[in-house]
Amino acid sequence: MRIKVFSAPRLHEALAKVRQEMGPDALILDRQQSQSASGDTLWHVHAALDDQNAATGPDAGAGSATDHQQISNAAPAAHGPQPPTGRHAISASTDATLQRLERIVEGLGNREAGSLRQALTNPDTQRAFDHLTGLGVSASHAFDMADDFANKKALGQKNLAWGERIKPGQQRNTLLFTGPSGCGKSTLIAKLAAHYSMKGVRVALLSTDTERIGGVDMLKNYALTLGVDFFSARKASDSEHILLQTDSAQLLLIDTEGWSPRRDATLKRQSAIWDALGCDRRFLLLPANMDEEDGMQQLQHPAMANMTDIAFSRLDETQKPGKIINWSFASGLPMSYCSFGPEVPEQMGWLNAQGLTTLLSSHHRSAAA
Ligand SMILES: Nc1nc2c(ncn2[C@@H]2O[C@H](COP(=O)(O)OP(=O)(O)OP(=O)(O)O)[C@@H](O)[C@H]2O)c(=O)[nH]1
Ligand SMILES: [Mg+2]
Repeated sequence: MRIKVFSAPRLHEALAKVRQEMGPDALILDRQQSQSASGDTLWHVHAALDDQNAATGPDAGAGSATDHQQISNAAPAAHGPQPPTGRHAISASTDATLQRLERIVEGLGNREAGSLRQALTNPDTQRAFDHLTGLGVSASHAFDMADDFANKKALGQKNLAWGERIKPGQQRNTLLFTGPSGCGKSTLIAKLAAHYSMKGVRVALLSTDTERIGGVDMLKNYALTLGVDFFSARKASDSEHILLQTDSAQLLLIDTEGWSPRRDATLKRQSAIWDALGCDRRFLLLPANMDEEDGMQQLQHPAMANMTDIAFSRLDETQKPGKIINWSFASGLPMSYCSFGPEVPEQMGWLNAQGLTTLLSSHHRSAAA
């Protein structure tokens, strides 16, 4: 048996080191905290690996599809020479390897959550950890936030990114909203248009959702109801004319056609128009009732490089609102708008650390189970 001590400033980082070097079969024997001369906390995790398990190898717990692919391709060699016996045999062996890896990843996740929970010695902090993970916050983020949550402090004040609120001034602010089909883009834009036009801000609406039958209709109707100007753009060359016509608007809100990582032709088609419009901010809107993994895939798309903010809709329709924390960390984008109902202009807000804490406090674990 091999025993080693892994140290890092945070417990989950030390556990990640164990996972990386020893793989998922490592046994966590002990964990201790110490303080450096400068007063910083350091976690030391004592881990052991049975030599028989060492063949499982490092990185076996890595969760990305790419890693699965690499490992599954390498797997036959690791089990000794296996003469190819046809396409079916290869695919059956790949499936078996993938299933094995899925079980390992799942088991590792549970084990890590258990280890992190045990490392919280205070019962109030453990309860906070249970509450947060019950609402979908990942174990490592819940571990980092449990203390603040137990002490009723605002969550993520320092380690999450927070967007700067929109302040329409004399110059035009151009905000674009993109995201999966049906996530609530047009509804959020209608809410914003109603909210700001009621405050006396000069608002104009523009849609690039021009290829679908009825794509522009919803927003056009809202524009009519609210008495604000509406435009549509089919191609990049339309932008010059539209920008001239909306010159006096203080807020230009741009609606777009939905896309997904597997169906991103609509995104590619619209990108040139968006670039020509020179948007100040691009908001990715993710519906909170979406599967977390699907949301993560959306965040891995190269288009994310052009986004400036992340926003969330349908917070009223999920038992796991904590996943928005995981998405925010994964994207690195600042949190901004949230929408928690279909009504226009209500049921919308700007997320800040206090708002996020209230959102997660008001959900009860029994409801989230
Ligand atoms: N419960 C709930 N419903 C919402 C919310 N936001 C939007 N909706 C509803 O979701 C449906 C789709 O909303 P849209 O605003 O049309 O979504 P979209 O992203 O513009 O959809 P596409 O243009 O088809 O891609 C509508 O019925 C909205 O009323 C929300 O925050 N909560
Ligand atoms: Mg729409």
